[in-house]
Amino acid sequence: MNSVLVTGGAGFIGSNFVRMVLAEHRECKVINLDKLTYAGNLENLAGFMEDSNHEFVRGDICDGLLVERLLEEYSVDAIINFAAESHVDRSIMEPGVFIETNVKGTVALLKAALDKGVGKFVQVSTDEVYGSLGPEGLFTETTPLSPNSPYSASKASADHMVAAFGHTWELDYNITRCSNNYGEYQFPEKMIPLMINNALNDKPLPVYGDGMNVRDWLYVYDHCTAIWQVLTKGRSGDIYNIGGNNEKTNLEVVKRILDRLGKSEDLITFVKDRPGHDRRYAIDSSKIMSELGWKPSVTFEEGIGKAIDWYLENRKWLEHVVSGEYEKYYDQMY
Ligand code: NAD
Ligand code: TDX
Repeated sequence: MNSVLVTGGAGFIGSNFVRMVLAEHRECKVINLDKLTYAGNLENLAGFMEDSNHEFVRGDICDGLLVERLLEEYSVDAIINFAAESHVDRSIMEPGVFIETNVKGTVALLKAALDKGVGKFVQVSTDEVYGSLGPEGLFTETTPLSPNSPYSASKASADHMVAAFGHTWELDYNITRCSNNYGEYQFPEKMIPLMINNALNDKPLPVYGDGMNVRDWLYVYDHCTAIWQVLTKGRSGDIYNIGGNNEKTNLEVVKRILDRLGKSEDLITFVKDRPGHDRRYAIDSSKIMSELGWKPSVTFEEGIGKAIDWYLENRKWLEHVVSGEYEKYYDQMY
């Protein structure tokens, strides 16, 4: 792999992936295409903007001509598509942009990849496309898609388009479906950094519904290593589930954050539930573990400790991202 186009590489997972590749895979040049929406932040790439292996381009994945130019100019071997509108609550407020970026943007990338003969297309998808589980069972790669939110419906549509390009034109692709990520540089609209930020500021921690919804948490670096394995070793046309086998109720996670920060559980406030709130996600990642030899590097207990410490050490980053647009969003939401 000599040259990859990473889309959404200024966001949470994309920037962690870019930093991992630049640090650990020096043979590979990274072209990073990001629109810099509210979720994109060049501070996530601090220290890597001047790296000669890194070319940052501000632009939209929906812009097919721009994508084609980049593929040609940098002789791109593979596209890894992280770019997306990624927040469920925002998709409930404003679904249209989720169709634009997540569906139409993915199709624009697929067309460009086909036209320019790109060797591999990795679509970074989510376990939310499978819908919601009851108290038992796990999502496998053959679980039927049954998305419930506008966000997950847009991601499922994109997954179908990727598979259709593979089936119709033999595009070499993989789809990864990962569970909830947490870690460094996550925007505080998502539950874990939102709760950390509120706790640090002694603000109420808004837990939706009864707090008993279950998510299967994975440390972001471990998601990135899984994607690298799929990129370099994945079988053409295969789907890989990725998860850390760390099911927790939201209330457990929130209490752990408060405990680590030495704050009182009195900050917990139960608020109105998210409409259509999926009850439980849990991933069976035995396929990627057995076929590609991937495994997570940290337990949830280790990872959440590292993540909380990072937010404590990076108060400036946090202060910057919670000013401006975020304040308006927060007031509208809570
Ligand atoms: P994020 O919201 O933090 O980052 C998204 C990035 O995409 C931002 O940098 C943004 O500027 C960019 N972007 C948005 N629209 C764009 C466009 N039209 N053109 C170019 N760039 C655009 O998201 P994230 O949490 O890092 O998620 C990354 C990917 O991983 C998404 O595809 C998401 O569906 C998937 N995923 C996320 C999780 C999770 O827990 N966060 C879990 C599984 C899968
Ligand atoms: O303020 C909150 N209070 C609360 O109780 C927020 C923001 C969330 N929650 C709950 C809702 C969920 O049950 O916490 C859980 C996690 O919420 P999010 O962080 O919004 O994540 P989720 O909706 O599970 O989706 C995430 O995981 C899969 C990512 O945002 C997606 O991009 C990814 O695909």
